[in-house]
Amino acid sequence: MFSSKEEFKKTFTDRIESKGTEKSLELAHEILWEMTNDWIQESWKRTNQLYEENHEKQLYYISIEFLIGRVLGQNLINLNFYNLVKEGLDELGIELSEIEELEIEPGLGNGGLGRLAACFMDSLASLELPGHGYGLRYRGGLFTQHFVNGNQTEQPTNWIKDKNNVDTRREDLAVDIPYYGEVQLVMGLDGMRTKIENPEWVKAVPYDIPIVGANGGTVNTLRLWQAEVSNRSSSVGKEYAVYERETAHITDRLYPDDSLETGKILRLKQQYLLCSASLQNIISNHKSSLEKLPESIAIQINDTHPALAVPELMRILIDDFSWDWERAWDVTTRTISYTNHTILEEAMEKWDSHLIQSLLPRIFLIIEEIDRRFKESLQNQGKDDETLRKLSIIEDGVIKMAVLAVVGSYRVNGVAKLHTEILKKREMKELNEQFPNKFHNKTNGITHRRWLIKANQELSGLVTEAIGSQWMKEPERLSELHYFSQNQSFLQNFQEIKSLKKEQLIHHLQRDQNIIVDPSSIFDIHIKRFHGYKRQLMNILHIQMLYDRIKRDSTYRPYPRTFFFGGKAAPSYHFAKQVIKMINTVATKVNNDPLARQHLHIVFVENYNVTQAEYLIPAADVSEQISTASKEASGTGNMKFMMNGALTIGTFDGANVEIFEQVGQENAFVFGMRAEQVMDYEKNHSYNPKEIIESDVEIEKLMEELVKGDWTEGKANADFIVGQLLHEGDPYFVLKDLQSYAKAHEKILDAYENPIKWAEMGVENIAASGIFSSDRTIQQYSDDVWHLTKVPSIY
Ligand code: CR1
Repeated sequence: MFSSKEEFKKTFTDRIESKGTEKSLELAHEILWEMTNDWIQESWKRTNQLYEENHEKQLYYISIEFLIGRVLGQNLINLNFYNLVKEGLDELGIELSEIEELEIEPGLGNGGLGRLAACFMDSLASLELPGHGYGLRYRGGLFTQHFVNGNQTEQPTNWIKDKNNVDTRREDLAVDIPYYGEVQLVMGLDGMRTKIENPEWVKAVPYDIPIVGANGGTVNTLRLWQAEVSNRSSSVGKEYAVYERETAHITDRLYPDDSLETGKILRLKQQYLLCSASLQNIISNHKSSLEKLPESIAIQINDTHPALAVPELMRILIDDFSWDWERAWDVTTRTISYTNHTILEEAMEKWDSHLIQSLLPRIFLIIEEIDRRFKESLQNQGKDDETLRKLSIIEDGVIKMAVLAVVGSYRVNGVAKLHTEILKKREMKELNEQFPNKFHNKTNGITHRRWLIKANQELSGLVTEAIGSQWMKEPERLSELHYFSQNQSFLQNFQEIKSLKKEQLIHHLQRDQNIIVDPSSIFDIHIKRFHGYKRQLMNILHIQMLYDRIKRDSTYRPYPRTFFFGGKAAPSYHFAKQVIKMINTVATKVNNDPLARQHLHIVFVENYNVTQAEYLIPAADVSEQISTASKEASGTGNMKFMMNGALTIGTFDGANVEIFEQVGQENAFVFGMRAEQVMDYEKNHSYNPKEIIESDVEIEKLMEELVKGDWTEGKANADFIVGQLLHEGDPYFVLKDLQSYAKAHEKILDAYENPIKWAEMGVENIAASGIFSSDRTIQQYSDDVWHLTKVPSIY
């Protein structure tokens, strides 16, 4: 872009002048955006040329979510221009961070699954691997959350601007997608073929986002589809205005509420648009050598949302290229692989057959045929009825997307060791027995370029001072920091940086929410989506216990702690919303109590998103990872905190298990039941929360207060929380683990008394975090599943 700061300043000011408009931060943003983009475009073109010339195998990662966060700062970091630009702008009296603040992050995801996809994009490009994303361009990303009287309210987030968008429209690559219609057999030159008569056509138009790898050499593509009216649909069977409205609706919002039938149809339309448009696009580039598809491309489906890729690829090969079934099935099942991200029953997708049959009639026939052939082969193997039922794709008029995804893939993975074991031994036991070598584990990772190099430039600088900069390329080298965990001056610097990041967070919160926080308190942070199993309720109940104790016991005056919460609840998830309301109510009570306030402070950060996370995580002392064991498939927030030197209080769940393994349990605060215990209780229905209440006076008192309504505002809220804990049998074992959680918190206070020891533990965490870089994860996927070859950029 420019070889020196002076050159940058000159180009920048020239461009500002040439605009001839009034100078403003917005203008500075626009110019910086354009300058960065000019540079990226060059690299992007070069990367694509290299891929074409070398005919390298390409990976396509299909995902309904990509939570990429703000783009400008990350691109400058990856281009190695960040510091130069920052200093240059400084000299011109402009703060780069203020320019960055102008960017609205596109919230094209809900949580971990979408953020993982974004981390993977960054790692693929940074490892110089040919890997691209396919997703949807929702006009409204995830809703913006505000609290009104402690309740969550939801407003649409509009991230698309008039100009300087992160993406570029590619009208030339638009494709049409058929919905509804009737399947007809027609005579073609080469025999009978299937055709859909009178479908409702929708045009899918791609928008491309460049994914800039480290050092800027490789720039891959994230392609997002937008639904528009198609000119093939001149005679739709409904009023044109209705068709227009329904079409625009398809990519209007991320995850529409699917508790209603219309919501379900919309969701299915989204999924098919994503799969069909992506596959049409992929196949159009590989038409000449379809036989070699499994050697020239790999398709990864991120959870079951894109599982229709299996029947869609079959449809294309059979209907558009006249292949016979066996040949098409062989190629499909050697091209597609699948990642499972959850075993929660409610998240395992199941579609009513009649919905798919009416919306996607041809796809339905193909799924039926896949199911029929699969069952036939199982019968030939002499499988019993129970096994047959479990392995069937269509059961009682319902299509089980996870089974379809497993049967149609060559490899299937879980996202942490424990999760993969649970999949193999319980949830997908029969499938694993049927396909013994299909299942494998790929523990999640996070890109250290966003979560350490960008979010914590100060810590990143300190690390480099100590061990050199090679760790940025090979994050496992962070282990060299181990030798600095005994180095007093290093520890002191680490503490100073932690304080600085706390100050930055405080400044941000003050500006955003007018909240004042004591920088010397322990920052204990619980940020993630709101869900029963993530147990934000356990955290707030524990705070109530602390409050009671402070009031009751005049000798109990613990070191000040600030408990941060952040996260959104699905608009239709009533329980999660009640927990949000309760936390806000408890916060008001505790924060306004003059005595308690000296020891406890609760801060609920509104509208938690990627940008907020970049402020919160580097400032954390304690990372709350307290899900009910067996429920959190992996977690990735846990890794981000660890990499920033926070200590984990956590259960043996998801990737926590591997975090403890890496850093040693002596450098974390481990508590609670093991997955085995939880699953046994569930199997035998043998957990009774009443027994806990009866045998523990402290918990008994807490429940009494809850029933009385001391901790809630309005009876409905209290009734709901008590109802869940008592009458619904405390499904997430909150009361069961509460005392063990409280004890772990006491250990945290003890440990914090020795600041040097605390810092030492923090540094051990950073040193052990390298393995959780998504560069490691991606390299493993590439070695074991995709078999990609590095394409070194010529830049
Ligand atoms: C899991 O709940 C995991 C991410 C990424 C989530 C979380 O534990 O870290 O995926 N699953 O693998 C999910 O969103 C729909 O399922």
